[in-house]
Amino acid sequence: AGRKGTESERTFIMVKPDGVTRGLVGEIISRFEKRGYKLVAIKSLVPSRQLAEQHYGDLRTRPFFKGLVNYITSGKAPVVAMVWEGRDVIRQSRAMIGATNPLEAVPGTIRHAFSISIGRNVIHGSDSFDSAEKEIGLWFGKPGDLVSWEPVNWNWIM
Ligand code: RTP
Repeated sequence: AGRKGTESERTFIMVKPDGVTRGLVGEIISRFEKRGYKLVAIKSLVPSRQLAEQHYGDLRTRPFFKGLVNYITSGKAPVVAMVWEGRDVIRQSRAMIGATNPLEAVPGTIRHAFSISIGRNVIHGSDSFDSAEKEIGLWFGKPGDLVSWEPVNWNWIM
């Protein structure tokens, strides 16, 4: 996930099928861009069952696991998988996303603004450096999947 605690820290963000269906992809990308984060990978796909189960592997024993995997892989809409880069991006993106249960999310967060259902909470973001590493590798594991770039005059913003 880049280097922890540096400008190159990276996290995995996914707009879930409910977010895609509802036309929230642009809004979500916009929030990360405007905050100052840098998009280094993006793709739209219907994840395979294997990918979804690996992604949510830690939740395998939870009662909602099967429903969650079914939903993510249903193909009713794709997910939009992304990698965002920048200072403290793992922790900051969790704050921007808000609590897992949108009814507990703080106003101003993505989940508060756009959801009232824990099973349809619009977006996923890695919850630690270790899960960011794992998830980025899982979704963007091929050489060239991540594009590092420096906008002209980026430094004066940071
Ligand atoms: P995420 O991984 O998607 O960012 O969500 P999270 O860390 O905030 O929450 P986590 O506990 O890892 O759960 C992953 C996703 O499973 C769904 N969920 N459903 N029906 C339920 O009680 C329930 N609990 C969790 C949510 O969509 C959650 O984002």
